[in-house]
Amino acid sequence: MTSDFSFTVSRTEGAARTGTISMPRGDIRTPAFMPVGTAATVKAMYPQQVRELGADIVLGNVYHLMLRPGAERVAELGGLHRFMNWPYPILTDSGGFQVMSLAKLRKLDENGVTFQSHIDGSRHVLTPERSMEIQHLLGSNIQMQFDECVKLPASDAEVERAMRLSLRWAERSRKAFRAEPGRAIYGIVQGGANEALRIESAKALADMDFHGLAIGGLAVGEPQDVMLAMIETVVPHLPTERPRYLMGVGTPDDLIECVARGVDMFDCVMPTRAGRHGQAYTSEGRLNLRNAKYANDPRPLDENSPCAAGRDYSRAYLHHLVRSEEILAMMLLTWNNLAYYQQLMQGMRDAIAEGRFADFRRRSREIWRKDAD
Ligand code: PRF
Repeated sequence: MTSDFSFTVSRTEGAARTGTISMPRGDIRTPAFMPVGTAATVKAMYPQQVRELGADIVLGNVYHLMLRPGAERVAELGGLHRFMNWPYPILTDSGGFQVMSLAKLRKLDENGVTFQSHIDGSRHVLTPERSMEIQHLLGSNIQMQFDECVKLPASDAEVERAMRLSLRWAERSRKAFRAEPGRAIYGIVQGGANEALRIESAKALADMDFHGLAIGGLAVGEPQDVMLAMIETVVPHLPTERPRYLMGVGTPDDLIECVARGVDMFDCVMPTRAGRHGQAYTSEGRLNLRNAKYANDPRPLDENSPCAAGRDYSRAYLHHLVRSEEILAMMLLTWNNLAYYQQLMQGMRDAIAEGRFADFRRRSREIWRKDAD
């Protein structure tokens, strides 16, 4: 493994932990939330704003970038960091998950997936080797193995087939990964809601030479208690000295409960996508600004907000912008929501560091257990 990737846990409380991943492009404070920058942009945000809110790393997607503008083009233009003006760490997802949810006419076999672009119908092939090559061309700092994620509920046979295929693809991904300065690769645990399959997957991946391990195949249709039970099953089989990344999760309550179970990294479209649909995360819970009850409400969105979007604009104004489909509605709500998420992560990091995470968790749950709107 390259030696310029390191992970230090500075404090634990129960299974929760806080620490730092160090990479040449910067440190990642954990537990970390990675804003999603699918198409080389965290939608409706300037990179500088994303940074100022406290993001140490953002996520990019092989699937979208290979289709448009193309990985070779990004490489010719100097790589994804320069292309999108984000000089800090970038993690890229390997593509299989997005192919399965977005592409047309998909065909999966041992070699990989063949699919048609959702943009122009053109035909493409993704294999573990091509995914690693694309992530390399993009200049990704944390590459993800190529895997297959099945939606739940699914039969044990189907989950087992995909888990074993993902293990074989893990080996191929690891082999195709080019260990260079500033590059790391994570494996991805699969196994659906089946404890034995999850444990087998985690153990096999822990024995391969990955810099970190992700938990995939969750938040794909199962209830939260099943997801949390699977995390409790998997975490004891992951090496304590490597970061653990739960892919595509989640709500503020999910983040708190998963940190409590030992997860170090997250990504999710929730704060950004919700912001583009008129939803705001606030210290009072989630508010739907489209709701008529805000039409005359002069109060700021969230007077406790760490960001100006929450403090300096009234709910009535935001309601108006949302109803008028103004671009500024998306900009302000996305900004507010990412600020909320990053503040939540900082709150958890501080609480763990100061030995009061149990109390933080209890108080946060009171907000997120009740649905605000
Ligand atoms: N695999 C990959 N990316 C993902 C997932 C997965 O299982 C998920 C599941 N929540 C989100 N993103 N490669």
